[in-house]
Amino acid sequence: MKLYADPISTTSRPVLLLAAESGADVEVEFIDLFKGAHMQPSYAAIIRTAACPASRTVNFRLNESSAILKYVADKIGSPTYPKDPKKRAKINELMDWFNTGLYRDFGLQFRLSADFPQSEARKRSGASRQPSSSAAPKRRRG
Ligand SMILES: N[C@@H](CCC(=O)N[C@@H](CS)C(=O)NCC(=O)O)C(=O)O
Repeated sequence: MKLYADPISTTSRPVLLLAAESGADVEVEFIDLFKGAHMQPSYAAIIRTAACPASRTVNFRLNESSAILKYVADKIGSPTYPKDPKKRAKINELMDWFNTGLYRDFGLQFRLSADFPQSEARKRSGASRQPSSSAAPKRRRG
């Protein structure tokens, strides 16, 4: 499988790590995001999202880091993605939270408000909570 990735990208890194750790048959092609390699027509022609990570085999293309991780892990029978439904469900739960809760809070609230404190986009996003109050579990007393 060919993997298009840039180690600077937080969504590429887990896929690169799984490939390196498991020894899966993955050929990595470096997509230099800072140089705009993902915006080149040659890349956009094969990867419709013009983002990375993305993967491709002869007859199968897959985007989304979470989907690629699960696919690779399933294909090689990685113990990091167990077959037991309950164990797998707990892993899916965490991965879903990363892709929704964490990235939403980190991207829309933490980064956006840090980089653009007066940003209208922040208001439009509906972000009103602090990341720590929404992301961290509430502690119980006693
Ligand atoms: N939800 C996607 C996000 C992919 C994504 O946005 N990757 C970023 C790097 S972290 C990217 O390629 N950005 C380029 C751009 O948006 O122009 C995933 O998990 O794979």
